[in-house]
Amino acid sequence: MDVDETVRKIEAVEIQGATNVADAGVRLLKRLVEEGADADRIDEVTERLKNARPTEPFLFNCIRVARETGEYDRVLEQIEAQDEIDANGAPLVEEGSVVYTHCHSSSVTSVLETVAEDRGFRARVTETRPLYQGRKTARELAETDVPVRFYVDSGARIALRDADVMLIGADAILDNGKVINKIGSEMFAEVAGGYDVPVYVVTNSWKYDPMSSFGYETEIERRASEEVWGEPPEGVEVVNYAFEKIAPEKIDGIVSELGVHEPEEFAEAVSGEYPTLVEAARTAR
Ligand code: RUB
Repeated sequence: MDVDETVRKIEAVEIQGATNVADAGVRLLKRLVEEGADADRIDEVTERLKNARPTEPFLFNCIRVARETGEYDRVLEQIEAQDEIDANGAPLVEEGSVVYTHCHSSSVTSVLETVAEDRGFRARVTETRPLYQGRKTARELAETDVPVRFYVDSGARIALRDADVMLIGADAILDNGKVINKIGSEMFAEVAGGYDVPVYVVTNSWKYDPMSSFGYETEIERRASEEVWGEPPEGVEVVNYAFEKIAPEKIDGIVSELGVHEPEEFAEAVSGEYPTLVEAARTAR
């Protein structure tokens, strides 16, 4: 895939989810470096990748570290650290349980597909307006022989009231323990809390946004109104945020390759394990 096509697919959510976006971005830059692109060209492509989806610190962290160390393959290995995430997430899904999820997170579906090999459970999935990423989740789980019930987003309360656990992905995790994920995630976490359904975020730890530790606000992507309503009447402003923040007190734990952490402890765990992540952000400021 060339630069234009990669950027277009990321913008159009054809390359979907933080992990796939990071993987595509790093692979593209790695190839350009191998082909002998100069620093100006790499800067230009980096900017285009960053602007394609502005709420993707996983991609930004990977690019910063890869460019600073030149170790693109090591960064790709980090992006692929899913086995440990699967191992840490699997105990959350018990035999015979009901699991609720929203949108499509490859980190969540990977845990569920791993568990499905030896444990029976059922899934509840909300469709995720306006781009219907929930259908991708439902399709993948059904292909793994997991029974799936599928709901419009406003059916989330019904989907959640007798669920045993809610698992969602993350696009960003902030220094204060807030998590950014698909719009609706905080509302559904609140509903889950009302039914005592525990809420876990399943994620690669490199979605931690080190810039948030320097006081920078992580931007929430606002997408084109046409995705929601092609030609709204005069005077109607369509508000199409892709993501929202989930307060740490609404989250029971963050599951990553580093283990399961309280949201408030997550930033410290990541910075301790990967000091280069924070260092690369400091120098990039
Ligand atoms: C996808 C989304 C996912 C996270 C995590 O939003 O919110 O939960 O990106 O995904 P979009 P993963 O469809 O707008 O990209 O676990 O695959 O990194």
